[in-house]
Amino acid sequence: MTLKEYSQIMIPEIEKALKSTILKDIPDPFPGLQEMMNYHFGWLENNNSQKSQGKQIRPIILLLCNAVCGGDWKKALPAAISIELIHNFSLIHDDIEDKSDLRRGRQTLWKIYGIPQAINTGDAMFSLAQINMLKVGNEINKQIGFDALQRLNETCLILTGGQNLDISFEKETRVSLERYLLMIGGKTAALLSASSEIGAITALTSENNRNALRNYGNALGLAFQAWDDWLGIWGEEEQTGKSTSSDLMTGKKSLPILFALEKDEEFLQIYQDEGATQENYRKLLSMLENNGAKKFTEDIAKQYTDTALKSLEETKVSDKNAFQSLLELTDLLIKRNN
Ligand code: GRG
Repeated sequence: MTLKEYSQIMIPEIEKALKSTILKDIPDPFPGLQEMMNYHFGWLENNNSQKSQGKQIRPIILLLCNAVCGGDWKKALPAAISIELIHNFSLIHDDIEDKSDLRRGRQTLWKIYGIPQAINTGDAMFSLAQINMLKVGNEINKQIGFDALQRLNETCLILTGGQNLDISFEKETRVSLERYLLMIGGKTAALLSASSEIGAITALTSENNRNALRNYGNALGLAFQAWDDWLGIWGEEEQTGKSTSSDLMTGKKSLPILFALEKDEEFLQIYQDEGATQENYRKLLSMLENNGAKKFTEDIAKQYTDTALKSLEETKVSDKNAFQSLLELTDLLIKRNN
């Protein structure tokens, strides 16, 4: 089976299980709560697209890692749903904390229903995630259910740590690379690492495979975020020719910017005194290219991509098709353009 074929089977199963947990696992019928969850995933609209429910890379990675290690991926489905619910919970809360109006090209949940209802919907999703991870105990065995649940909650704590750093960075002018990596390690890499490791845990595989896949997910997350930072400046520019939503204009402390603030006095001066404006945008952009910030970001992304691929090579593979598909997905994620 190819990645396309796996996706064609897995994505409808993920969607079905997500819809079912929202409909059936909330003990009493609370249609308002269910409506808000369905809004978030884009299921209230008739012409809903894959984009509105997200790429679902975490559950797919979990299920593929499970298959790579010889698991029966259908039994790992509740774990995959649990991870996807935690991801969406974190997006809902992040959008409130960042005051973001748009998510996946649509109005954010809080913009439609208000902040109190959005916080509450996120909280309900968090609980559904816990309930779904516990179902792993019934599908596989109780100990595996507890192991996966423990890994999930440790990851949630790391996510909040990453978010804590990210929020703190808004008030800081200079952020060291070390603290930045700790932040993206928490915000982005931790959940991808948990996804791949829980894929291994639910396949009852060896300690070696569990470690290799945990490291794979972590490095993949760091590479994914480094490319995201690259796209936040040059992707926007190349794809739309517009500068207004570039990370350079919004003041986000992404990898190229923190590098330039640290290494280029002139960039620091302009950025601090004037901020990025329509007038000086071109100048700051070319400074990021000349002072090595663009190349530095590309090098970091490549370095973590190599680490991710090396960790994958350390896995003892039970299903070669699943492994090839995981490689294909890895390649897509670190060369992504959305
Ligand atoms: C889990 C208890 C707990 C708290 C969460 C709010 C918070 C604390 C953390 C923020 C985490 C966050 C929003 C990280 C961003 C991660 C990221 C790369 C999001 C984009 O992922 P994609 O591209 O999104 O997979 P789609 O839309 O495809 O699902």
